[in-house]
Amino acid sequence: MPRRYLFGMVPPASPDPLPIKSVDFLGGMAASDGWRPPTELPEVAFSGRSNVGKSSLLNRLVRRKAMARVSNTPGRTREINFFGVNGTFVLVDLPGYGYARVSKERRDEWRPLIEGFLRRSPALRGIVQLLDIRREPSPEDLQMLTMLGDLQIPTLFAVTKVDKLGKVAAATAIAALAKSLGVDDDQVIPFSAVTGEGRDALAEAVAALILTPPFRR
Ligand SMILES: Nc1nc2c(ncn2[C@@H]2O[C@H](COP(=O)(O)OP(=O)(O)O)[C@@H](O)[C@H]2O)c(=O)[nH]1
Ligand SMILES: [Mg+2]
Repeated sequence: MPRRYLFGMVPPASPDPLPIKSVDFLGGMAASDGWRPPTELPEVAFSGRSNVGKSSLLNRLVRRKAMARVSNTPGRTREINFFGVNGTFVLVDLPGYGYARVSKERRDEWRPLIEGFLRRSPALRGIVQLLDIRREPSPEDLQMLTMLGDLQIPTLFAVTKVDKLGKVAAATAIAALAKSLGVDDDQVIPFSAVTGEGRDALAEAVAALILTPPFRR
C-alpha cells in the first residue's frame, strides 16, 4: 500500500547523494612543479573558462556560501585550490582560463599549471568540465578537452547558468552543446547556482566518480 501523507505532514526528502559534513581548505598549487597536497584521497577537479560560474557551482555543491570565492573580477585566481570534504575526498578548483583582459603571456599561464596538475595526480578520478549555456565552447575549452582526451581523463560536463534561458531554449542549447562536444545529452548535467537545479545530479555523479578506481595504473 502506498503511504499517504496528510495535510501538514512532511514527506521524507529524497536522500542527499553527497551529504557534506565538513569542508577544509588544504592549500594552493601555484606552479606545475610546486606544492600540492598528498594524494591519499580521491580527487575530482573542476575546470572551465573564467566567469563560467565555477566558484558558484562549487559552493552549491558543498552547500557552503563561500568555500570558493565568487568573483566579479574574473581572471584573478591563478592557483589550483584544494578542498578536503568529509575528510574522505578532495575537490580541486582549477584556475579559470581565457580571461581576455590580461596579457597574452598571462593568458597562456593556465596551460602548464593545469597540465602539471593533471600529470601529478595519481588519485584523480575525473574532471567536471563546465560550459556556459549561452556560449559556444571557446578555443581554450577545446584545448582543455583535447588535453583531457590525450591524458584519458574521465570527464563529466556541467552546463552552467541554465536559469538564464527558458526551459525550451535551455534544452535546445544543451543539445547543441552536447552535439558540438560529441557526447550524449545525458552525459551533460544542467546546472544553476541561482535555483540549485542540478546540484543533486552533479553530487550523485561526483559521488560515483569518487568510488571508481584510479584510471591510471
Ligand atoms: N544567473 C546565473 N548567474 C551565475 C550562475 N553562476 C554564476 N553566476 C554569476 O556569474 C559570475 C561568475 O561567477 P563565478 O562563480 O565567480 O565564476 P567563476 O569565475 O567561474 O568562478 C558571477 O557574477 C555569478 O554571480 C548561475 O547559475 N546563474
Ligand atoms: Mg572562481
